[in-house]
Amino acid sequence: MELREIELRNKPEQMLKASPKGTVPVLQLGNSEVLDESLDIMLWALQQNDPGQWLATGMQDARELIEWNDGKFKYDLDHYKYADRYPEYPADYYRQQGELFLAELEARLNQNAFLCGNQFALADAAILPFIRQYAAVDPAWFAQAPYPKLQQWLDDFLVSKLFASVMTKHQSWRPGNPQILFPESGC
Ligand SMILES: N[C@@H](CCC(=O)N[C@@H](CS)C(=O)NCC(=O)O)C(=O)O
Repeated sequence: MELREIELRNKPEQMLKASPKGTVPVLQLGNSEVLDESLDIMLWALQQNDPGQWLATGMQDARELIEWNDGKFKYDLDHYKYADRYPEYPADYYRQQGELFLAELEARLNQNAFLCGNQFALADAAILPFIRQYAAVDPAWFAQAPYPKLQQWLDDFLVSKLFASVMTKHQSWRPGNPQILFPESGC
């Protein structure tokens, strides 16, 4: 696989040609098929190789939870993050709207170690980045909020090797730059 890190402020025309909607991530397959929704890319990758069995259990439940995350919760999160752009309500209001999802996740984590069962799986990977963003808007508020299981689930992820491995910084791609290929040599 060739990785092309891009700058959102300076999207390469090759990217826009492959996916005119201009969002990341974009996966271009060898047969020229293009996937430009992160969930589709996750599902495609896991169909190739799923060493942690992320697709093994509760897929319908996982899909419904991810749909809630990507729809209503993402909407509330964006309003909470950028509350100054949405002055109809104060930031607390948008934060409270998001808490409906947080309460659902907390209830699930009271039943099981992870969102859809007792092992880390697709729903955890798909939803964690958004809870990280939500927590980062006001870390002091999040730290004292009544979601102990959710806080622990997020903290465990933030110190994991998996998180460190996906947060590696790469140089931006330009036509002609050396390619970043995976698996990297030596792996
Ligand atoms: N539903 C899309 C959302 C992708 C998305 O909005 N990505 C943001 C970055 S996290 C982006 O590319 N925004 C375009 C921009 O900032 O120009 C997905 O999951 O792939």
